[in-house]
Amino acid sequence: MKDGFASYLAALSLLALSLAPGRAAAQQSCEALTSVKIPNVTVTSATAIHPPPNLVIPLPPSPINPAGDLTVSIPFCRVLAFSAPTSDSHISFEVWLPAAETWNGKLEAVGNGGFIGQISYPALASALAHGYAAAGTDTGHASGNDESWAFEHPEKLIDWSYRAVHEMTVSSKILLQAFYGKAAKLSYWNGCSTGGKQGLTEAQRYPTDFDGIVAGAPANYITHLQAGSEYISWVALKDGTSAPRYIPVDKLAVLHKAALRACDAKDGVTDGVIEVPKRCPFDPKTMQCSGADGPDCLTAAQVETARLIYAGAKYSDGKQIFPGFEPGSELGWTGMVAGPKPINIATGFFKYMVFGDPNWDFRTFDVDRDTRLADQKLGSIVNAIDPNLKAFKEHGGKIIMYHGWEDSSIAPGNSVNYHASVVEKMGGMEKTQEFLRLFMVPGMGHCRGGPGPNTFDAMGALEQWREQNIAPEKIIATHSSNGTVDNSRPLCPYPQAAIYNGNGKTTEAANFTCGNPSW
Ligand SMILES: [Ca+2]
Repeated sequence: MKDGFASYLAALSLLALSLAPGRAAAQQSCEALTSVKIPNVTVTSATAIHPPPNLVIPLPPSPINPAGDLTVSIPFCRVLAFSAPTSDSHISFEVWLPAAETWNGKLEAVGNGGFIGQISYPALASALAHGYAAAGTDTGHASGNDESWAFEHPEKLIDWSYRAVHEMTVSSKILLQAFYGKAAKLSYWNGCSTGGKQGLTEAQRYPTDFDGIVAGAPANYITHLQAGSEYISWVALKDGTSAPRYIPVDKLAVLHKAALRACDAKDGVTDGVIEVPKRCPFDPKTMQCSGADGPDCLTAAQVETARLIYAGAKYSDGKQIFPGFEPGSELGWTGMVAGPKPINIATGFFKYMVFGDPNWDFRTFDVDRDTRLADQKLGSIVNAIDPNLKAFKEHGGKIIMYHGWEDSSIAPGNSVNYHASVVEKMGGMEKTQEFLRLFMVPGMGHCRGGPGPNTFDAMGALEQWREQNIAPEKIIATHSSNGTVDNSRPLCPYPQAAIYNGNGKTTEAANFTCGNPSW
């Protein structure tokens, strides 16, 4: 009898075990998600939100979300959680799960900006509004755009560099599965700047996390990006705004006009935008005053500064460290070359991350020596420059990269360079374009804005590619003024560019073809 009862119990527990996966696959209520077990993860809250019809979520204003509060208009389950893979880790993340009947069956994870330790709430809300289960992380620290959090916290630096996004992604998939009773059909990444770097990091380090990645203006070569920024923003202007080398704002406008004069019409359309600045042989020397300094010309010292900014940082042997800014971007230089101090984000990188010394003096910066030091100490952690994307490609993953030609925060040549390295590693342009395409955006600044058509649906193009196998031969971008579209143009897979057909309005995309320009 006893034996019989024992075997009955054993049978029962076996039955329970065999039922367990079935039970896990059943839908769970939002509130029940707090008890989902994930290694290293604590789910702090899970709240069903029923907007009546618009719910304002109070949020502190931040560099990512200057307006603060956020309005959400569809019902969802808001999950707050954190992961602690090391004793010094505290990776906060949120997963926003739309009600099952409105869910499009997919996950969209969103990226961050700079070194900012805050969830990108507007991006989360946008993904949610489009029907995605959405996920975002603070990358493992809570801070504004400075790097002091990394001082004596090497694990937090790793969290920011690659661990936080991976932890968030793995955990989000588990929570999502518990809530809907099934896995997401597909998982996408969407980010720009640091978000672009995070996307490339995922493709390189965790190639099965995502099925598709939108990587805009990626800050993927962090050591060289920051070294280049420190160099450009200080070495050129270390003597301050009263120094001969300083280019005042009105002279930037003079320079900008001259660059346009030299290159705008060359692409066949005089529209205030240089279609492919790399094809523009503009030398600021042409603007040098022939005699005394005047309002319409640059002094010899100012010409030297301009040349340096176009050229970008180099080692003493002439090898490029980071590309320079492109002709056409001059009006945006005010952020980078304001003088007399280098920009905070680059100084903070060297101070807290490279030297680990809050008293590090930027006046000691030596671009040759300190770039090498940054590479040696941090390159393998913070950079995402591995061109080997074989595993991601084999997983069926697709990547759309984009970068504005008028970006004056991260030089667009960096994306051109990474793209070229992938082309070389992955067996040529054709094989690369089977899964990765780079769309350079004429007249766009850092991630958005600018005089050129700069609004476009990269996610839509990516999904069409991944889900219907329709590779993006072009992506239509629009420009609006006062809410009205006044210009449209195809963005083309690099190295192609939009070529005017010669007939019809130059503000209509239909009159352009992607091709290899002769100009
Ligand atoms: Ca033009």
